[in-house]
Amino acid sequence: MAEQTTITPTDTDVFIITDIQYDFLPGGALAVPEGDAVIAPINRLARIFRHVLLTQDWHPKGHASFASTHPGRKPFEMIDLAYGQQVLWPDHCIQGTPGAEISRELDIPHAQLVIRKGYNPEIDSYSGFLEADRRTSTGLAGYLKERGFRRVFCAGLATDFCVAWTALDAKAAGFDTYLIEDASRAIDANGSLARARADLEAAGVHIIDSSQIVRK
Ligand code: VGL
Ligand code: ZN
Repeated sequence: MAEQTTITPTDTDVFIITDIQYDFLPGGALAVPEGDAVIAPINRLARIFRHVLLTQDWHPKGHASFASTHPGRKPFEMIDLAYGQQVLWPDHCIQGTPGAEISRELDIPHAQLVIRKGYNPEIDSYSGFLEADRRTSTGLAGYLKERGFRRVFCAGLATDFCVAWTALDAKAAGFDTYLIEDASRAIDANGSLARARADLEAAGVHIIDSSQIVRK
C-alpha cells in the first residue's frame, strides 16, 4: 500500500531523475514499456523541487553488460561476471550516441548535476551511487552529504533496475528515501519488478504517488 501523507519539498530535499534517455523510451534499443508516460509527471514534480539531479546511463562500446559482448549469449539471459550475476542487455546508451541523449522533452533547466554511470567497461551500474560490484563509488553519496541534503526522491526509468538500485543505495547511505511510483516505469523481466518492490519495502524506502508531493 502506498503511503498517503502529503510532502512539501524543502531546501534539504533532492529529486534524482534516472535515465530519461532515448534508448529507454519508445523506439529505443532497450525501450521500457510506457517509458514516455513518466515525462509529464517528472516535469511537473521537478518544478516543485529546488534541487534536481539527473542520471545518465553511459556505456562504452563492448560493455560487459551487453549480450553482444559475449558470443552466443542473448539479451535478458544471466551471466556470471567477476562481481557476480549480471543480466545481459541489448546494446544501449553508448557514449556519444543519440540513444544515450537525455530526452529533450524533459523540461528541467534548473537541474544541477548530471551523474553518468556505467562507464567502466567491466562493471555495470544501475545505481547512481555504487557500481554493480557494490564497491566502486560514483561519489554521489559524498556530494549529497556535502551539500546537506537529507531526503532523496527518486523517479524515472526503469523502476526495477536503475530507479530501485539508486533508491536502495540512497537509503543505505543514510538518506530518508522515497520512490515516486507513477513517475517511474519498469522493464519487469523475469519477475524483476516484484523483487525490486520487496527489496525496497524491506529496506524502508517509502513508495509514494506523485500526487502526494505538493508545493508549500
Ligand atoms: C537500466 C538496464 C540496463 C535502467 C540501465 O536505466 O534501468 N536498465 N541499463
Ligand atoms: Zn545500462
